[in-house]
Amino acid sequence: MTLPTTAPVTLADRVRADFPILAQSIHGQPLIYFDNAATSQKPRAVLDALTAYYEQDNANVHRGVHTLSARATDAYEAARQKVARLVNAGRPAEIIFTRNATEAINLVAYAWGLTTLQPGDEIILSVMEHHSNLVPWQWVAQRTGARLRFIQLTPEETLDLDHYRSLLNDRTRLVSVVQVSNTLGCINPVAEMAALAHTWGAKVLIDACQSVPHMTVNVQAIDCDWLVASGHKMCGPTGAGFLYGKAEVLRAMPPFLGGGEMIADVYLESSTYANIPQRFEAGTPAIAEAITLGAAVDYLQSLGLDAIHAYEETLVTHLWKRLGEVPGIRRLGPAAPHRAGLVAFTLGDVHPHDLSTLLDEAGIAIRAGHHCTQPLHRILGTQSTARASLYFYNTVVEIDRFIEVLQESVAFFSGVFEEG
Ligand code: C6P
Repeated sequence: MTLPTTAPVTLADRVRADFPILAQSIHGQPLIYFDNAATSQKPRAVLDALTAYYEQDNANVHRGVHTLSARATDAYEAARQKVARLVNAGRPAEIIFTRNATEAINLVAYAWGLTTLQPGDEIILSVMEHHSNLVPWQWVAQRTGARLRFIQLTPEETLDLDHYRSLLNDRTRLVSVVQVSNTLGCINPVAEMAALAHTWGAKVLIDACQSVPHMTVNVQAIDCDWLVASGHKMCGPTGAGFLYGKAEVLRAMPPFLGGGEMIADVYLESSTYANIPQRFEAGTPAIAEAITLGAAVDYLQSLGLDAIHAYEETLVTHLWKRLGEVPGIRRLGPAAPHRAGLVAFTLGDVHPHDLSTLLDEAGIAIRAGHHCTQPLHRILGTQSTARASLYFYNTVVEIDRFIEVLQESVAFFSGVFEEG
């Protein structure tokens, strides 16, 4: 007698129904959402938290003594605690709410970089940085006379650690690197890199935009001075991201923006400033968004970041293997499983925008373009790539359907190219 076999229940099986947007059809086909590195979808619990805040608690924070203001303030500060726990910050005051990771990096560039760096000081970045972790430092370098140095790639298209070691010296003041590349999908050894930087007395900023949503990130284990992430990539709303900073590092920084809430005392000619975190949250913050980000953190932690990472590793291993079966494909970055759940690729002479349009016809959303890593694309010898980026609600069945449509696209485009 053969026993009936049943496929094991996956994380996606358990959570899929939590995401109302995924139930729809696009061009008559079930939506396959593979653009999660750009922004993730939101579960019902997060959507409900946003509505509940506006229906029940809406008021400004840290200002009124009335009940609604107290409730809004409590919920806002509770969200800060949740984010602090998520990344294992030593205390909630080490979390500054920002609009997104981009704003968080700019905050450090303006408040610390412009006021601290001197001509001849060196800032180490890598060639795989997102424009958000390049452009602010270009400005800082131009205005202070500091010099930018860039960690190159290994032949396997990962970060070259030997080259990194060779760049460190007693002029290095900052190492600012991405933990997970949004284009190569490589996972950089940021704790090891931070330890090396600290032996030279340099500060360390980690761009954790593509890691915090997908794996356990522990700021004390990394021992970074700052770490940034965006809420909208981790099941939260747009408009809320965060900067983690070590308390002593944040306390030593002057404010970035001036206005209400960030002050202690204001006189006509001068002012004194509030303690952290308020010193860096001038004006009315994105209250509803921060509270809703707290709900997203609750949701992710209910699933477990380690479980999310493990599931995504099985998905990306399948995706990497299946992509390898497509003729003419070039996959960027290191081979699975030692990579994050995204793969950028080129397909012969086919323009990624054309490919993306064809996939969209089949209900499949991917990203095409330079993914805000133009210098990296130049180094890789291409202007743009197509990118499939996964999250824990995606499935092997979706990957197989994606490959099927990709194979059909290859056949379509080879016909187009043959006809000239
Ligand atoms: N990458 C992508 O499709 P913001 O825009 O501030 O939320 O995130 C900026 C950012 C910074 N660092 C990394 C590694 C990122 O991936 C991103 C956002 C998106 O890859 C949009 S370009």
